[in-house]
Amino acid sequence: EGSGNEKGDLVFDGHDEEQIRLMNENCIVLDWDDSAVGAGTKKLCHLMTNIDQGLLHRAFSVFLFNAEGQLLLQQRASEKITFPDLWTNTCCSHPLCVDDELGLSGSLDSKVRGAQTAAVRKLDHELGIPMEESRTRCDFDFLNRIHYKAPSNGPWGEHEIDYIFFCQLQPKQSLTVEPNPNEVRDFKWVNAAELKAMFQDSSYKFTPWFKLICDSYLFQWWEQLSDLSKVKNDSKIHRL
Ligand code: DMA
Ligand code: MN
Repeated sequence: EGSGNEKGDLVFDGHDEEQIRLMNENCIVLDWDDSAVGAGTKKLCHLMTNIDQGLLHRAFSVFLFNAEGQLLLQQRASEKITFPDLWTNTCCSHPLCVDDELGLSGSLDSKVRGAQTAAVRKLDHELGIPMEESRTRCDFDFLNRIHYKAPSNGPWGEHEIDYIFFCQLQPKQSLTVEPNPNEVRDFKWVNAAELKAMFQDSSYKFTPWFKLICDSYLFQWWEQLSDLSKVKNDSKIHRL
């Protein structure tokens, strides 16, 4: 079994067994233009020694809003190897090197659909939102792609082209939310003013990508939640 070797690996010392196992997932390795150039394990893609040599992979970030326009935030579990215990947007992860997440044709549209398939999978895995519910009760809008790099704790970090999705629940719809404690420590629905107040409160710590997206885009997009037509489907890669 894959995790057998990995457990002896020093970079995994003291870490959670399930999270070590997930480090075997195959992320999509990219060139600067977001073309897939190969596969790389989640472990290899998140080591700063590789990132500093330019290793880049594909990711997605979901911002899920209820019909009242409140955003679902999560606090990452202490078990997470990268960015543990930090507050962040609803759900983030990586499309994997599998047919329905790769975006096989290479067009932006097929890559967006691949990232969305991964988002539905991870909303279920992290937050216990059944795939059938997110598929049928939410509208997924692709906003843009953000290229960023950020160190985490120890040898770890991120370097991604991140597909940003806004998901909004249709009126009178709700979702089952039953977080997986190995992934998510806490969660909270907030309006924009409440999120701004959390930023002023030093007891809340946030992930670097969430802060970047908030500083550059989130609040202006949030104001347009009822009609995202002016801002969605941006084909430019924004380098932050
Ligand atoms: C990685 O998220 C993706 C972004 C946009 C930072 P993550 O560390 O939560 O991934 P996973 O849930 O797969 O561990
Ligand atoms: Mn990543």
